[in-house]
Amino acid sequence: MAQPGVAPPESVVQTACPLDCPDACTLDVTVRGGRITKIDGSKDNHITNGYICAKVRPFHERIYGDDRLLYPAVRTGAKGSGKFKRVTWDDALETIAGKMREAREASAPETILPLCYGGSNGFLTHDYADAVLFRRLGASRLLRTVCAAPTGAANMGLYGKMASTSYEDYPAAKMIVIWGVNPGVSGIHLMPFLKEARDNGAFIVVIDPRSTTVARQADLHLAVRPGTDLPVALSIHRYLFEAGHANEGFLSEHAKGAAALRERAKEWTFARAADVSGIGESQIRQLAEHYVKASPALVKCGWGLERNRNGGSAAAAVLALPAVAGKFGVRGGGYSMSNSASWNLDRPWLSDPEPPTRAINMNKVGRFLTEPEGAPINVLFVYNNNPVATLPDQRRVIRGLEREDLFTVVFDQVLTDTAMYADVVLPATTFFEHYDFARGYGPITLQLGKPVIDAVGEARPNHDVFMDLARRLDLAIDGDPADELEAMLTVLSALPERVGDGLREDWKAPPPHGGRPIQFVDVFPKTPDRKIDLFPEALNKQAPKGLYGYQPDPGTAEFPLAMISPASDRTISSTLGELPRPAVTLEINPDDAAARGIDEGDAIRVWNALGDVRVRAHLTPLMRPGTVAMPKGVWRRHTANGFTSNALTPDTLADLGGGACFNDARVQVEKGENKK
Ligand SMILES: Nc1nc2c(c(=O)[nH]1)N[C@H]1C(S)=C(S)[C@@H](COP(=O)(O)OP(=O)(O)OC[C@H]3O[C@@H](n4cnc5c(=O)[nH]c(N)nc54)[C@H](O)[C@@H]3O)O[C@H]1N2
Ligand SMILES: Nc1nc2c(c(=O)[nH]1)N[C@H]1C(S)=C(S)[C@@H](COP(=O)(O)OP(=O)(O)OC[C@H]3O[C@@H](n4cnc5c(=O)[nH]c(N)nc54)[C@H](O)[C@@H]3O)O[C@H]1N2
Ligand code: SF4
Ligand SMILES: [Mo]
Repeated sequence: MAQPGVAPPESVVQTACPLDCPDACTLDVTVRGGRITKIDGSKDNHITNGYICAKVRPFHERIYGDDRLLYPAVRTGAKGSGKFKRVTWDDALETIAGKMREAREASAPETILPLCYGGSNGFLTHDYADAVLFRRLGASRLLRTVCAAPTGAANMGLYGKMASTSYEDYPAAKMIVIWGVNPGVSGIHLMPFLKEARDNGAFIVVIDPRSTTVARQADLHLAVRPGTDLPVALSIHRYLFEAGHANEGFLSEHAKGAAALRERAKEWTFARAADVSGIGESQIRQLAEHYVKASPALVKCGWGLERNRNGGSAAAAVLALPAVAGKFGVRGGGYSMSNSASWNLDRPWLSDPEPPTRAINMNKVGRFLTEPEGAPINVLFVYNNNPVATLPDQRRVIRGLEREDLFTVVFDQVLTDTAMYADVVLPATTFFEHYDFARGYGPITLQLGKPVIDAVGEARPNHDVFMDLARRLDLAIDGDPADELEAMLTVLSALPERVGDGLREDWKAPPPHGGRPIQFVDVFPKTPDRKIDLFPEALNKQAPKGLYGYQPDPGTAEFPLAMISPASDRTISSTLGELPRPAVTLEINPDDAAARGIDEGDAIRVWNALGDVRVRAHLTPLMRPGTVAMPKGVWRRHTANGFTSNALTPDTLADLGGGACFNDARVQVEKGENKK
């Protein structure tokens, strides 16, 4: 115990951020008397470079905040009422195990669905003990499609997820095309490298319906209509092929499928693509002409362009550009997207195979809960996920969670909008209270995060809870890591020796190719024949109109505005959404507002056939006319009627990978009272 009047000693401890963010920062955490008093970026990591985002800096407000879950609890009021009573871990886990036993004894383990996604990207917090439990149980499988499914399918199909150009090599580029990504918000440590590139004279192009920070700094900004990137990319391919700028030598040596791509691109003249995407023909031409000439030329493909019906083909067409134009083989050239597969680690520590049970697309969870196909879901186990805030068609998700016959477990750090509907709530540790492995998906980094404080309240790490349940259900076997520490050590020894040693010695692993691979010099496609497949048959079969087949927006007079819901600087998806924030607004172009008699700050109603959201209007010329934006990840408490952007997003699927169509929301807006 500290003596009265004597300040407890202070220490600065290092750990790593495993949140769903490309940057994977190294953190310097100040701890005094067992409590975190300050969180900052470390200088030891050249990407973090001594600063972090404004979201994680106040993370201790989550750890010690009013919304933190401190002990297990069971529901005492109606679903959604938020009334719970404290119980012991033993009682809570016995209740859950009892429900799972019932399902197993009725030979219906598929009535159990684990619902998990982006709360943490760490190796220990998902796809380890949780997978052990649910795979051995034979529960329904979850297709994790809310994010990166279309871009991932495209990257896998064309390149087998080849490692891509890392942040450090952007400054070598003479041209950078930033396509559907907003690094000023969603991966802030890329920004200094982009600035360096610009200072070196690189020509920067941004393709985004909004004038984001990067768009305002760019040499050329193509403010496309959401969902129309495919025609734009195909028109560039058409130009490359027809004007003799395709690198035929490279294509014949390293690629197949070029003829099919050329055929699909044929109809997309610059004029047609410009007409469909609502931008100037000369803008696309300028982009294409620059791209032909520039070397090294880099295409950075983000996730904003994938969240619509054409998202998969759009990503594939964008990723095909460096192949057709011959932009590989130089530092700072090629393409850059998720680097999560660049370590070539396939979770060797997880030996249980996936059972052949039914797979449920997570974009359809609301629909599945309300209109089941086959056996209904009776036990829903939510962790690393906040479906009420982050899944499409919020009202349907809520109706599903309100089902009286559904037993819902929510295992989280705070009382989320979803936890309000739980039958049993379990408190989880944060990454400041447990071990984890943080792998960057922008830069190629891998670090070991360690607990810097004791668990708060009775919170427990994911591994311990899932192993505990496995034991209760007689599913644990010899060799399963008993607790989180053993799991961490098991992962360390299952990793390639160089990687494991690096993590043991200084918490950081030495990345392959020094973290700066040059595509087609150091790394090659991981497709079976090591060639680029510009027209993978599997993708062609999946897409409703075939690969690169454009699905037009039918449009309606009733809901004429395209609503997008991009990442904001306040939350990581919905994480940290419990903290106070400025009023949520709908960003709208002044012309669209004027046409509706709406002024800055007016209370408005935004609606479509799925529901309505009541917020205030923010008029900004940075929005493209005809497009409006409401941030992703907002909590229900932050809007006037308790519904958020996802109350307006459809649960339809993208052309590839079963991906989400958040940005296919079409809405109308009117002035209106902001009342519940
Ligand atoms: N601060 C913060 N950082 C985050 C996150 C967060 O929530 N907050 N989330 C993390 C996660 S989970 C992810 S997946 C990444 C996402 O990172 P990003 O790829 O940046 O994804 P978004 O913010 O969805 O969209 C990026 C941009 O695409 C634009 N856009 C929308 N529709 C289209 C379209 O049809 N075409 C084109 N060309 N552009 C379009 C949007 O206006 C937006 O500026 O960020 C990660 N980083
Ligand atoms: N409208 C709209 N919605 C979107 C998107 C969009 O563009 N528009 N983007 C989508 C994208 S890109 C993504 S990635 C998804 C993400 O959506 P989600 O998967 O819901 O991700 P988060 O909201 O970040 O985190 C979910 C919860 O995990 C909890 N958590 C964190 N760490 C742990 C842990 O160690 N253990 C346990 N048990 N819980 C933990 C957090 O407290 C948080 O409440 O949202 C999607 N939703
Ligand atoms: S969320 Fe991203 S920018 Fe913020 S601390 Fe974590 S890794 Fe760094
Ligand atoms: Mo995401």
